[in-house]
Amino acid sequence: MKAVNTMTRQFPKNFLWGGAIAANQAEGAWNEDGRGMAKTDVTTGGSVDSPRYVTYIDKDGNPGKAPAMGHNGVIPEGAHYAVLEDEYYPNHLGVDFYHHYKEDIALLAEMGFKVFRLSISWSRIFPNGDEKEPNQKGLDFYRRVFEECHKHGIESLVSIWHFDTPLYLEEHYGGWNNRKLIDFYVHYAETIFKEYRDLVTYWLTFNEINNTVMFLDMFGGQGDDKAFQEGYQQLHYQFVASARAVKLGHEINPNFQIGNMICGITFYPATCDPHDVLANRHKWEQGIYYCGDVQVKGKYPTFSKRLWKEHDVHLDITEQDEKDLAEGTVDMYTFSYYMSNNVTTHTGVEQVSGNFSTGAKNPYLTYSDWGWGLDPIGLQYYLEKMYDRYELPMMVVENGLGAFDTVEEDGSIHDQYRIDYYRPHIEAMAAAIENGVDLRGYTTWGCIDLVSAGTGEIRKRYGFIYVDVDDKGQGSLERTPKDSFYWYKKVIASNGRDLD
Ligand code: P53
Repeated sequence: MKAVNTMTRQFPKNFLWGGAIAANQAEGAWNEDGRGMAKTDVTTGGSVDSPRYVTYIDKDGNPGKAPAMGHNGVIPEGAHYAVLEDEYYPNHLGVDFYHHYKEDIALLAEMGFKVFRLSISWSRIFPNGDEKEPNQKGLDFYRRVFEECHKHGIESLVSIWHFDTPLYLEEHYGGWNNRKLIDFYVHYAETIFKEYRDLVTYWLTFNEINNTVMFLDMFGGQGDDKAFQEGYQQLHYQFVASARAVKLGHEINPNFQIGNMICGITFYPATCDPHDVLANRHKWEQGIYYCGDVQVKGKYPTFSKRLWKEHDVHLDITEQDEKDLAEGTVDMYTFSYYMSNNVTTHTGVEQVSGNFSTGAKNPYLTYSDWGWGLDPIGLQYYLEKMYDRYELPMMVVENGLGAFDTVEEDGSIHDQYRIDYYRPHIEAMAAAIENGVDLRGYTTWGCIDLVSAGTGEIRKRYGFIYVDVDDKGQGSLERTPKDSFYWYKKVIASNGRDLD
């Protein structure tokens, strides 16, 4: 059943159609022009059933690797992160956007993009993270990128942090466990706000900020109160950093639109057993509302006390922090959406087995090759639920299908499955708009193929644009539009009316 029929499907006149990438997954050029390292530079490739690893040299000089576990890879005491000779690190090359950005942006413009979401690599601007003066070459690169977008009439939507804290800060300060990170982040944000004041209007402070706690129970965090203590404390420092950046951004340019960014998974109770229904509500609180409430409402929600108590969490929160949170609320609520998950309190039910997807298998859904439950109605549900909660302008800043693509003899790529994925998701957005949601934009994930964050693969392809490179970095890096490229072009040209 269609969510809405074509005759009534309406997107606002200035709806921002586009796509999204992240620096560490696309740029490559990991050690060029003075860039410092991030954890992604010491993270190996993996797959749906073998994890990515963070590599290090231990205190006795021996090489080792630890599971990256959703970007939180912790290494043994006394070890230091290291690039090992016989390992391959897919983020070092990405899809070499650093050297292909002109060609790539021209292709996005050909599709009619109104907005391009990308992130700034913090360690390109501040290689260690604690410097006073920025790296000019880093600033120059993003200026060239934003100017190129402007030339094509494309707005830039910039993520300030996309899982890539400078490695030096991780190693020498303990990363986000340390309150000092707030000042380093705010200095970085202030630097780029001032630098790109007239080039960028739309900003996101922390990509998928809720991942830090939402995925904890999937990585053996259950029963490990220390992981929760650290996770919630790191989040608190990030909330304060985000709030202070929002406040500063508005002082630097009152026209800035600054959003939060939540990993938006729609959770359902697996059955109507009240235990499941209540567990589902609590999953929304812990995974989704906790971060959104702080960043939109400027204070911790009442259920925070329950969450902290459950894991014996005691937070370092100052009065000034509370003031900062209240004064730095976001202008828009943005989120990624890929899937829904079923929450169950029952044992013996069939479980899903994807990376980052959890819970009972939903018999009403089909699953991607990476085990993600494909559910466009879940997107409508999420939009309506969150708009009702916050009444803020919204953007879907990631949505897409990671899939295997086949290049035909003649070089074409027939990715009908990707078109079939997007169509009902766009219909779902239209339905939510019809029901009153103030949705301003849509940036599909990986408008150009890139390295998967979860698995480090390139063959988990997301793009409308194919990049000739494999999981070991072999290939010409040549760009080729897929069938979905021409389809999305039509979608944009018709402002979402023509989805055929
Ligand atoms: P990949 C987990 C669950 C949902 C979204 O993911 C997630 C993650 C973390 O991997 O991340 C976002 O590449 C993230 C992007 C990422 C994209 O979703 O694992 O913001 O960086 O690439 C898709 O298939």
